Amino acid sequence: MALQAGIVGLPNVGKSTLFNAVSNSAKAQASNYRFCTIDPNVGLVDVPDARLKKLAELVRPDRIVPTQIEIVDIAGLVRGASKGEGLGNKFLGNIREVDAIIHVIRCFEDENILRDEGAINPVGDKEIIDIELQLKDLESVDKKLSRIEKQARLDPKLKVEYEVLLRCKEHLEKGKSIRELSFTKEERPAIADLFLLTEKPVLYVANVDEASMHTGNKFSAALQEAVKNENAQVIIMNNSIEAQISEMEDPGDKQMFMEEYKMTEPALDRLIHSAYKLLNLQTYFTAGVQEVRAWTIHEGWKAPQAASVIHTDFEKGFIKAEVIAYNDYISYGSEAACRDAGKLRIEGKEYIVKDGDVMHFRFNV
Ligand SMILES: Nc1nc2c(ncn2[C@@H]2O[C@H](COP(=O)(O)OP(=O)(O)O)[C@@H](O)[C@H]2O)c(=O)[nH]1
Ligand SMILES: [Mg+2]
Repeated sequence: MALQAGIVGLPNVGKSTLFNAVSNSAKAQASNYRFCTIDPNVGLVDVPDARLKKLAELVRPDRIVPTQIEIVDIAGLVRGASKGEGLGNKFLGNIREVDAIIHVIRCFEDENILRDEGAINPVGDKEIIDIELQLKDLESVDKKLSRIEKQARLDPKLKVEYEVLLRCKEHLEKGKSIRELSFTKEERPAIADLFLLTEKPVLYVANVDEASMHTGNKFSAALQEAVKNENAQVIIMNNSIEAQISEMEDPGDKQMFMEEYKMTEPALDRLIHSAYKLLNLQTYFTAGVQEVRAWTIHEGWKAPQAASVIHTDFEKGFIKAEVIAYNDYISYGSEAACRDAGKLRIEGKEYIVKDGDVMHFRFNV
């Protein structure tokens, strides 16, 4: 199953515009991606990957199949969401289910577009959302703390859990997010069952006006300054322009429109790519004449587990894998040339798959 990135933010910041841009871009004929709607607010979208294109140029397959992620348009959160304001509990529940957060922040002025929070204030907006997520997490942590408190005095194993939870509580009460904390392997189970909202990786979209889409503006600069210690990416884009590009079916029109705005590629490509990276995912490829395809795995997966993404039988009957590093494939130009040059490795069950590996699995069923 594809991993999910959820689009989060205050109302009227451009979340749905962004979601529509992604979905239209894929629906239009000139699209770079496939997209399918799973639900009005959930779409499955291709992840652009330049390596896949390069492999396909060499192999010339019938089909090119990128890997995909799910994008979810989550309704706007408002101040007080953690206390149930504006269907807050429902929307916060939607966030709990996603694997990563795309936080859209309004960095454009437009008096026709309603805003409850006064003058444009990206840092303030971000804090409103952060606080709601932190309060919700605090509720989860408190609940578990009171549940295990008594036993923790007797059971040393629970004592570790208790202390981890206490650390989380203090951190949240300072208005900070769990993703800033680090946990050891032994500590992690203490919170794993809580699916904390502020633990999820985040990237920010600064939705700026047209004039600032290449340079950013004072609002996006303030946002960048505010998050500089978070180690999180800020993507500057104009969601309306992206939505317009995405609606164009004719590749020529699209090209002309983008040239007019001095764009070399839609910012969406960058966004989807970044969301994929945020999910901590890796890609390996299969390259055959029928299809050249990208497959998603997690860092550290061994060859049989990676094979299971194609088919569970591949894992059960795994014998070995033939592996060519992506760069070797590109420099030698074909599987045969790699084999002749000794660049095709035979790897066994313990092999840890690397990002970009071109794999061929041998298995029996
Ligand atoms: N001026 C301007 N308007 C935008 C931009 N992005 C979205 N909007 C408009 O803002 C309104 C709210 O956008 P929407 O995507 O529905 O916001 P959501 O509530 O966050 O989902 C719509 O009228 C959009 O057309 C932008 O970059 N610039
Ligand atoms: Mg919306």
